[in-house]
Amino acid sequence: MTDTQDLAALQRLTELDDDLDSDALDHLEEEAEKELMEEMENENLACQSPSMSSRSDESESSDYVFGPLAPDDVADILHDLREVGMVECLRRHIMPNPSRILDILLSLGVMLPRSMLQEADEEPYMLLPILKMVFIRILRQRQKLPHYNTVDDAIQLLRKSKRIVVLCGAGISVSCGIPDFRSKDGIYAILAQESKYELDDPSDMFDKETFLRDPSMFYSFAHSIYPANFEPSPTHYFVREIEKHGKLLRMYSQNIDTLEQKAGIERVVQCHGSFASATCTDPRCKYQVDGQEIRDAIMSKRIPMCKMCEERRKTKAIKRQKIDESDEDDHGLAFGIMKPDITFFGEKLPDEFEHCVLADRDQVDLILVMGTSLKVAPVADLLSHFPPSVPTVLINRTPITHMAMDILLLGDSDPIVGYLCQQLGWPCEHAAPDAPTRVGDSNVWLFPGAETDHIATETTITD
Ligand code: CNA
Repeated sequence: MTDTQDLAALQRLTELDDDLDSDALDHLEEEAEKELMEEMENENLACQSPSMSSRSDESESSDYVFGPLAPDDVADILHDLREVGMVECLRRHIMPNPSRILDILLSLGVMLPRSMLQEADEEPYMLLPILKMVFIRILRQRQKLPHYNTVDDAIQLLRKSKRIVVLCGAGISVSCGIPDFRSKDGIYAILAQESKYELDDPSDMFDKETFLRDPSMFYSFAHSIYPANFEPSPTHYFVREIEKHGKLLRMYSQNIDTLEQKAGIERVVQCHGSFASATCTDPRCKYQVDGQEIRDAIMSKRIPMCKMCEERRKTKAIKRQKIDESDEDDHGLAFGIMKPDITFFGEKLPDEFEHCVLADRDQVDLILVMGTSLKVAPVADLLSHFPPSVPTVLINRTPITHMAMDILLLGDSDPIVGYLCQQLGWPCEHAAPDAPTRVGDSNVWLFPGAETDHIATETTITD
């Protein structure tokens, strides 16, 4: 490979934000399985029909023979995946020989449609997003660490840990008056109830394509989520307290409300951007302004236009009068729309996210997940990129069941951090509630506000 190819390959390996999601992988596997079933049926028919039986030895179903790699090689790759992380594992095993991607996939039992196998012969890197998704699935099967189970364990962890990663979501701002997405009274429920927007799915309100087709819909709604006069919650100040104690490695926030900054937290990555700035949607313009400049438009439900594009348009109009210029170049430039720099579905995350994940991977000694359903990738997969030996504590109103947490402190985050601070002797803006209730002998602890509907059947109960 040339140096440029090398660099491009490296970049593709390190991008955590690939286009393929778990559902798309399921879909590919279903397609491949269908093809295989059809082939097997044909084979059966062929065996029964003497005129066609000569074909059977050269059956194309040999494409599906699994296991081109020796079991030791596969074990070696999986060992590296878990111990050094996905990016380093890909660097070690794929960079020197990209055509190995297909071998690894087949050896892991992944079935792919025939058309894809043929294309991959010529361009092995096209299978990279699939391999990454498969690796993420493997990493998601994190095993609960058996020795962390109690609230006291959580307090000890907070006391002794020095490089804490906090991964938070909309739940930590709910007590500030900003609804989250997926709670019973969250934004998706509000959108579904109001049904005044023509949306197939409420999440389409935050879909880039939908926005570009009809920005007026987003702007008739955006005022209700604009972080105008909100104040940080005690949970935000708890994270600030962790930072003041010199223990905050990084806060990864999925929130767009900028309350982290208002609380004075410095080591924060705004994974999904924020309303703090806005950019013109015309890719040839990309004029960026301070978020304050579009505030009035948002609050009065108007579409904020791009000044630069309007300026250009005016200049062109004048020129046209003078020299009867062709209209061609106006296309797309004429109506530049300003869009807040929040990451919509279908948009790439800020580069800072990937850089920080790679930098933090080998340092983190405790992960606190707070106020998030962990349903939005790639942030939801953050835990998969950190070593499985790092203890993980969940503080959330509802349990997370698709990823093993070591200790689950369920309830509203403000009273929970109030309790933790009291035990740690740290200041807190929220009064400490009574001691929590333990669910049986499990690692699940209930604080005020806990939504316990699924607990008996779904949460991780220790042996
Ligand atoms: P989500 O999917 O709506 O999940 C929120 C989680 O918080 C749920 O599991 C709730 O059980 C939990 N929760 C609700 N209230 C509390 C509380 N008081 N204490 C503790 N837990 C609580 O939202 P996620 O953050 O997981 O999803 C990521 C989306 C949401 C990102 O793209 C954000 O941009 C987006 N979002 C952000 C904001 C904001 O900036 N404040 C508001 C709404 C949505």
